[in-house]
Amino acid sequence: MSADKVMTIALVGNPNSGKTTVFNVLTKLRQKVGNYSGVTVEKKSGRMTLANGKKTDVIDLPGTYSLAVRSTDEKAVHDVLFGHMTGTERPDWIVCVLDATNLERNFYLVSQIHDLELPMVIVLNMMDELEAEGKAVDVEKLQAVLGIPVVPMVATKGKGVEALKEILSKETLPAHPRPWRMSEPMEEEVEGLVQWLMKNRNLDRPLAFSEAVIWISKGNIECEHIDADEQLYTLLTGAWERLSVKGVSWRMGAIEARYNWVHKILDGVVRRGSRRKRDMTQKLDAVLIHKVWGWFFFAALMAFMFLLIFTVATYPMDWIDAGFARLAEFVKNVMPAGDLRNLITDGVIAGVGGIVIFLPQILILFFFISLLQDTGYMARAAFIMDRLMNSVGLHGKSFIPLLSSFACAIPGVMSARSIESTKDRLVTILVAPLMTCSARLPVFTLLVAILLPSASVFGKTGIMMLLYALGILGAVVMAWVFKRTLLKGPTPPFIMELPPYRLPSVQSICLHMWERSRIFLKRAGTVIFAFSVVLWALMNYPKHEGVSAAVALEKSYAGQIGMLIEPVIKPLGYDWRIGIGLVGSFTAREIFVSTMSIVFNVGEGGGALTLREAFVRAQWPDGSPLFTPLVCVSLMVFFVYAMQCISSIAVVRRETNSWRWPIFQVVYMGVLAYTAAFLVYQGGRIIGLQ
Ligand SMILES: Nc1nc2c(ncn2[C@@H]2O[C@H](COP(=O)(O)OP(=O)(O)OP(=O)(O)O)[C@@H](O)[C@H]2O)c(=O)[nH]1
Ligand SMILES: [Mg+2]
Repeated sequence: MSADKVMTIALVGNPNSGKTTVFNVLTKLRQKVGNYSGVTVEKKSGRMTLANGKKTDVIDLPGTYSLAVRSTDEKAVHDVLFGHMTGTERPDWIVCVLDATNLERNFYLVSQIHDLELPMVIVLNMMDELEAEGKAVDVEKLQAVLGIPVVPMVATKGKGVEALKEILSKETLPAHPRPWRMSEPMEEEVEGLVQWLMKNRNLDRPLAFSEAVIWISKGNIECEHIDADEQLYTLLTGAWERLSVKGVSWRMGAIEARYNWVHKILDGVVRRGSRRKRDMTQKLDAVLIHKVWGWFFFAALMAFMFLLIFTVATYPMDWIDAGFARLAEFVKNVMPAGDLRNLITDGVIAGVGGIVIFLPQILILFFFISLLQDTGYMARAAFIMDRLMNSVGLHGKSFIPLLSSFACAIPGVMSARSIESTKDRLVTILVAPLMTCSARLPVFTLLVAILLPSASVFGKTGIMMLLYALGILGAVVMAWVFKRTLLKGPTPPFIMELPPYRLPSVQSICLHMWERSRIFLKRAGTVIFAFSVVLWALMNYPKHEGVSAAVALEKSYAGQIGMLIEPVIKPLGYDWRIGIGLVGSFTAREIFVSTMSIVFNVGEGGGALTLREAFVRAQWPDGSPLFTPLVCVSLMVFFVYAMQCISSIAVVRRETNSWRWPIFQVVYMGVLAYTAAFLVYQGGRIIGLQ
C-alpha cells in the first residue's frame, strides 16, 4: 500500500451487534442506530483520521448472519467484501463487530470472513452486558488462539475505541490463512470449483474459495434463481452427486466444519455466568409479548401517546400560533398595503405557519418512536403482530418496515430490503405507505378538532387510534390480496430474533427528535414555502376588481382548477376549495393543511380567524355548512388510504427499480381511498348522517 493511499476498512457483523454505533464513534457521524435487527440496510461510508494523521475510510454495512446472499441488504455486504460494488474500493481491512453475549453465532460469521484472507480485527462489543450476566471472556487467550487482535469494547460509552484506533494505525497486519477444514471429499470438490472460478470468473484464490463454499452448500432450488451459469451449474450438480454417493452431506459439510472450529476456539475462553441470563428481559417479555397483555400494552402505549399529543402539545402549539399571528400583524404594520404584503401574510406566513404549528405533536410522536426503537420494544411489537401477518401469508419480519412507516414510509420501504423473498418484499413495499405516517398527523389532528370541537381528549384519542387501526387493517387486507393474486409465492421460514431490552440514552433520543424536527422544518421552509407562494399567486390572479374576496378566489386560476375537479370529488362531499387542497396534497400530505390555511384565509376575508373557525364557517353556495362531521370523516378516510407523497413514490421507484410498481401503487391506493371515502360519505347520508 502506498503511503498516500487512503485505507478502507469495513465494519461487518451480525445484526444488532453495534456496528453503526462503532461507526458513529469512529467517524463522528450520526447514522441511525436502533435496538432491533436490520436498522442499517444500505452501506454508508465516512472518514476518520487516526492519531498518526493517517486518513481512513470506514464503511458501515448491514448486519448479516452469513455471506451466502439471501436478501438485498445482505447482498450489499457480500458485494462490498468481494469488491463487486461499483464505486466502492474492496476493503483493505475488516473489523468484525461481535456481540460478546452471543459469541458462538457471531464467530460463525467470523469463520466466513476468515476465508477472504483479509487483515482482520475482532471487536468484542457489548462487554457491559456480558458483565451484567456475570460472564467474562479471556481476551488474551482468545487473541492467542486466533492470532488476530481482539479489542473488548462498550461502543455506546466509547470504551475500547482508542485501543481499536491504535491497532488500525499500524501499517501492517498479517492476513491469516483459513483455520478450519472440511472433510477430505468436501475439500477436494471445493478445490475443483476454486480452480474453475479462478480461471473463469477471474477471482483471486480467497474469493474463489469463499464463493465455492457458498455455492456448494446451496441446494439446486436456490441455485436456480441465482446467476449460476449453465457451466457452473453442471459442475455443481456433478459435485453434489459424487458427494452424495460417498455419503457426505454437501449441504451441512461446511456449516459443521465451521461450527467445529468455533467451538474449538471458544473452548475455555468464556467463563460461565453466575446470574440468570437477561433476567429483566425475560420478566418484561412475560407481559409484553403475552398473547393478551401484549396487545393491551401496545394499545395502551398508543393511547398514552395520543393523549399527550392532544394535551401537552396544545400549549406550545398555541404559542407558535400566537407567534405567527404577531408576525403577520407586524408585517401588516410595517409594510405598505399591496400584493407583496399580502403574499407574505396570506401566502407565506399562513402556509408555513399553518404547518410549523404542528411541530410539538411531531416531537412527541418521534419521542415515542425512538423509545420503541431504542428499548427493543419495536421487535416485540413485530412479534405480537407475527400471527396476524402469518394469517395473510407474510411473517413478522415484514412488520418492522411497516412499524417504521409510522414515522415515514421512506425508511419503511427501504428497510424491506431485509426481506429475503422478492415477492414478500414487494408486497411489503406496496402496503407500507398505508401505515399512518407523521405527515398525516397534522391533517388528522386538524380534522379531529373540527369534527369534535368540544370532545374530551379521550374522544379525540379514540378517533386517532381508530384511524391508525384503519391504516393497519388496510395494509393487512391488501397484503392478503396481493399474496393471493399478483405476488403469489411461498414465504421462507423465519425465526424472529428478540433483542434484549436496553435503556435508551437521553442523547440518542434527543438526537433522533432533533433530526426529525429538522426534516419537518426544512420541508416547511422549502417545499411548503414554495408551494405557498405558487398557490397564493394562483389564487390571486387573474385579478378581479370590485368583487368580493370569495368570488375573486372562485375566478382565480386555483379556483378554476378546483372547479374543474369538483364534479369528481363532490360524491365524497368535497367542494372545489377542498379540491385545491387535495390537488396540492399529492405532493406531500401536510400541504393540505397549509393550502387550507391559505384558501380559507383568503376566501373568508382573511386575518383574525383561526383555521378551525374558518373551517367551521365555510359554506356551500346554498348556505349549508361545508365541513360537516361526515365530510371530515370522509376526508380522514381518504387520507388514510391515498398515496400522497412524491418522495415515497421516488423511493419505491428506486427500491423496485421500475416505474411499474410505484405507478401501480399510486393507482391502487387512489382507488382504495376514493372508494372508502365514497362509501363513508354516501353510506352516511343514506342512514341520515350529516
Ligand atoms: N449495552 C450496550 N449496548 C450497545 C453497545 N453498542 C451498541 N449498543 C446498542 O445496541 C443497539 C444496536 O446498535 P447498532 O449500532 O444499531 O447495531 P448494528 O450492528 O448497526 O445493527 P444493524 O444495523 O441492525 O445490523 C443500539 O440500541 C445500541 O445503542 C454496547 O457496547 N453496549
Ligand atoms: Mg447498523
